[in-house]
Amino acid sequence: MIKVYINDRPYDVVDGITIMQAATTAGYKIPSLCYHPRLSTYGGCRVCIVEVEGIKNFVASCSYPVKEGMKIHTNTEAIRKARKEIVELILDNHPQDCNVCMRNGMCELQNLARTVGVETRDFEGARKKYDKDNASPCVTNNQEKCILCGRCVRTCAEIQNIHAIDFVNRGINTKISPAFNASFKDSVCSNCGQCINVCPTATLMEHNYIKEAFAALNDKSKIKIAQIAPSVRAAIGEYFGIKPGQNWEKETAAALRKLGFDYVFDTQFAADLTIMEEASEFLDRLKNGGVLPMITSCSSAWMKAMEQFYSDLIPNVSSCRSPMSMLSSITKTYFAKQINADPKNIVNIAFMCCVAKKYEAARPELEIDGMRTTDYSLTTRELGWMLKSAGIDLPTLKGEEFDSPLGQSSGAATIFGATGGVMEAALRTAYEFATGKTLENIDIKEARGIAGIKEGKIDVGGTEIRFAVASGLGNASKVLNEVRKDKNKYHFIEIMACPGGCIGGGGQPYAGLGSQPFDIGLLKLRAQALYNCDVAKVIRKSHENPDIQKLYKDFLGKPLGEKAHKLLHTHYKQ
Ligand code: HC1
Repeated sequence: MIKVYINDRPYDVVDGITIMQAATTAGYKIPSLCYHPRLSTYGGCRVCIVEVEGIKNFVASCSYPVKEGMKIHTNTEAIRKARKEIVELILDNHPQDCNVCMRNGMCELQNLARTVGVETRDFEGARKKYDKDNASPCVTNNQEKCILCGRCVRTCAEIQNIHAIDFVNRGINTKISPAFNASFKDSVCSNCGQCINVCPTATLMEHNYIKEAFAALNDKSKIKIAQIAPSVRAAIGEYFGIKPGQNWEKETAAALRKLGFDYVFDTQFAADLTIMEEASEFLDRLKNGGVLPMITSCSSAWMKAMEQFYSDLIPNVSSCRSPMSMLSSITKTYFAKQINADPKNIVNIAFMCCVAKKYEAARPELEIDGMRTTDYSLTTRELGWMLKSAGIDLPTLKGEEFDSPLGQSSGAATIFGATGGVMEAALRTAYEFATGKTLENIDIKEARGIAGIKEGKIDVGGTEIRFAVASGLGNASKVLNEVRKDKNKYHFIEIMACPGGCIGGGGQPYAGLGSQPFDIGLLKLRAQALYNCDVAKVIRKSHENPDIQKLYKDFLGKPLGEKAHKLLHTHYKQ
């Protein structure tokens, strides 16, 4: 430890940390824009400047290390004036459209302007002009709002190892773009949306389908069906200012009915269905010498990354469609028949914590007889916006149940939303399918927790199954490179593109102005909401869901059967 003085008060701090870190431990929050605790230090915005006695110029506290006896001042008149001027300069080149901006009230730049005391915006000169990139079904890019903090670039490279975007051009023409000035649509972007989560302004946003969703809801000739992803229920309350860690599934079902949906189903029902197919596929590969390790396929951004960068592993990837796509297939076939409806009159709207599900929904190979199955996929944020816009105050609603017969789910399905949850759910069922015995301890602890890479093993009828779980595409690449070196290292791998799994999805509510995206504490709270729900359920294994059993009995036949293959499986392209 060393002694430093911050604003004339002595503090013992760890040697080698930055001034910003030292100030944080001493209870001072220094404003910043480009800094992010889980990314490399960039030091570009200069908002975090402080004065250090003996050093002539202000120093960037995010990158400057403390030294024994250092005397730091974070709040002098000179610092306050300089910080305010830095933010004013950033604002001079920023559109004056706060009141019509989708991030109004949730924008870090807007909040910072107030924090540093900007009172007027006097600049009348020219601002940068760019065409917006709206071509991708997932990520839109409005460079007029970009402040060049580079958090998106570092996230894409350092967390996701995708490197889809970078700074291009020089000087005042600098902007953030995929290579060769391409649209996001034509780039290697995986559509994970993590760049959106870290963007402090409305530069990078999900391509929103709110207008289309409202139009569908107002179309009297259509049967409107909603489904919600596991993690949506663990985070939607945050959009309404409620602290993280609570499960809002029943209130969300009620809210969706108030929005005008005719049926509210649960993606978790199809998570159980996925497990029926995926566990069967795994055991089939294991027994009959199929390609191992088998790798899960429900994370849409992982699927796009896999086709681009790991296509040699296509034979390893499960052919199962994601739960979202399985449920959409089933509503337009099995359920359409039950209600005697023409599937063409059904509009399926999926509310997902994921941005990449928009891309998945549009994939032609998921059509059934030329018919798109998921009509629109919207994020948790879009759902929050729709509800507020319709005057529906979700936290105050009386909870309601999902509709039958596609609304009941097991605890195994609930934990899909947290990293390791799909693996745990699949192993609960695979064990019992393979052995015919009851799995006594169904909490598979090695699969749990927020760590980016987890490993474990479980005995399944005398065979030791070695599994791995990775969340975040950067962590996934580490595991997959191991697989390329040694195909026998694992039998089964779960990959989720977003850090922490879907609870950390690119479409989840912004982490809040005081906290940071990929905040481990936030992810843990969201995960806990799902694990609590698992424990509270009477049925905790997918194959014990009675409505799933009925679906196979009345309609699908058996797992991996002909009908299941047509409706629940897919193929991948290089
Ligand atoms: Fe999944 Fe997810 S991908 S966990 O398989 O991130 O169920 O489809 O909805 O939560 O978005 C499931 C699917 C799902 C979450 C998302």
